[in-house]
Amino acid sequence: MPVTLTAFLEGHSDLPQSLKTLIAAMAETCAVIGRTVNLSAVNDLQGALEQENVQGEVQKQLDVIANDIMLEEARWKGMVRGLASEEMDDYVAFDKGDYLLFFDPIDGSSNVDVNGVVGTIFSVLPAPQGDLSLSDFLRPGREQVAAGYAAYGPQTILVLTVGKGVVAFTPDADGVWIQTKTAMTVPSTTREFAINMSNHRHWFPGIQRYIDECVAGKDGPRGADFNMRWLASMVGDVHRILTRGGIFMYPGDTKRAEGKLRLMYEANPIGFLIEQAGGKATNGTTRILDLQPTGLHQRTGVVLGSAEEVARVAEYLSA
Ligand code: P6P
Repeated sequence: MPVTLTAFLEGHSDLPQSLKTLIAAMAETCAVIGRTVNLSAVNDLQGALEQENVQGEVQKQLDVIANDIMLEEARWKGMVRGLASEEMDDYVAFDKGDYLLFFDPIDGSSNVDVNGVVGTIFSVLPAPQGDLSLSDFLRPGREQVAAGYAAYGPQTILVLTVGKGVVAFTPDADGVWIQTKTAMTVPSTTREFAINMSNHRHWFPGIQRYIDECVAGKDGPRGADFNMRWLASMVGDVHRILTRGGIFMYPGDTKRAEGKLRLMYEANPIGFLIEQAGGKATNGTTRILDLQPTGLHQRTGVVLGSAEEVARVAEYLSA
């Protein structure tokens, strides 16, 4: 008998009911976003808008549509005290709720037009009692109580952690979320790396050394051939790593020392998942979940996946 998301949550009697309700609401919201993405060509919802978001990135129609879906207050029924999105300058406060919700409504949205995998990433922090201020949002990732993503690809899959490992669910023909993974794990070693190679000339020497050794293959210092993947979709690359291992890298470099990816709604939730699956997640040298945020949209370097490889990168960057 397949385990549904509802049954999975009910089986965690130790979790607060409001968190279980929030996770169920997130799953339903991701199902709506997934259907919207799947029908975007038919409904002429693809392509870019004549506007930029707070990141300075040209917004796609789906970025805004997915963000609007996430902003529907009724979805969070008093569970969420405040929320912050990649697509909005400031946070949105609601009257009451036990949690703060961070999200990237469509990660990798430029992939939609070319039918590549995209996803929704979310992170959950406890909310303060009483008045809400920006400092309540700027808490290190180790304080997360839940995190996950929905990947919209050949399958729609919800990957989730509540601090007890990493599980995954897929909607059946009736749209019921059925558990399809019970304990996703990242092997400590890998022969597969993911990085945008076109930035090679901008990387710091430690990154250049690590990648050059991988590319040198079995005749090089690693004594083994490596494979490379790069989907230009963090959710897609991370899902592969949670499924078969690997190392994902978007490091800070001489062009952009702070890196490209965002801490609060990309690196923190993905870092929580990776650690819960037995991997490591750093900014190159420091644990992502220990970084003290200074802004909702701050960026960070990201090196995550198979623990021994992430440790090797830190060693090379510190040499
Ligand atoms: P590049 C998508 O825009 C994203 O934020 C991540 O999902 C992805 O890993 C990265 O940027 C891709 O960046 O520079 O290769 O296009």
